[in-house]
Amino acid sequence: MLLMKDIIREGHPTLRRIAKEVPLPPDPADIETLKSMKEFLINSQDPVISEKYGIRGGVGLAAPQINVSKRMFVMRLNDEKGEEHDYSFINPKIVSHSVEKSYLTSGEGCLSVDRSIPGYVQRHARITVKGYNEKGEEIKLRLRGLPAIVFQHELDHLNGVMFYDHIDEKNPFQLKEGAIPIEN
Ligand code: SB7
Ligand code: NI
Repeated sequence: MLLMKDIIREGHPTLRRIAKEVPLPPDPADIETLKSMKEFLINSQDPVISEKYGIRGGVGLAAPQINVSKRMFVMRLNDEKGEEHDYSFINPKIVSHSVEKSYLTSGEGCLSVDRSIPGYVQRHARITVKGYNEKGEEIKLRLRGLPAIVFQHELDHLNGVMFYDHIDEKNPFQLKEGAIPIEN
């Protein structure tokens, strides 16, 4: 079972590395890694289990955060319509995106960052993504709203990018024209 002690924190070099493509079909060890990452998210979202093990709530987790430098992540959240977005991604990529940006009004946080960093993280409002699931099947999805934000936060982890890299130091709350606010 993955715990907070297994999550590496800012300053660890793996968080700044470009993660490696995963050979397909995924081997049993990679499938097992994804399963334990998904289990971690489920536990982090369970009030009783998260309290018992001191796990911070999370809607996504990327393999580099458990010091596995491979292009895989999991996400698990409900959108504003209550629709579930429960995915495991291998070798994910954005194939197209809107010009329009969106941002979380509350800013972003990260399980690998133990401080709160004020400022807006502006990301593509809508994305079309491709990748492979844990069975090695191709997946293609269109995402918007919170799921699109989470996907981009996780994809960044595979490229050594942290959410605060996107925050303008001088003007952390400066918005691009037409950026769509997302409440969460
Ligand atoms: C806010 C939080 C997350 C994504 C986008 C906005 C996920 C936080 C958990 N993680 O650190 C996953 O990388
Ligand atoms: Ni993160």
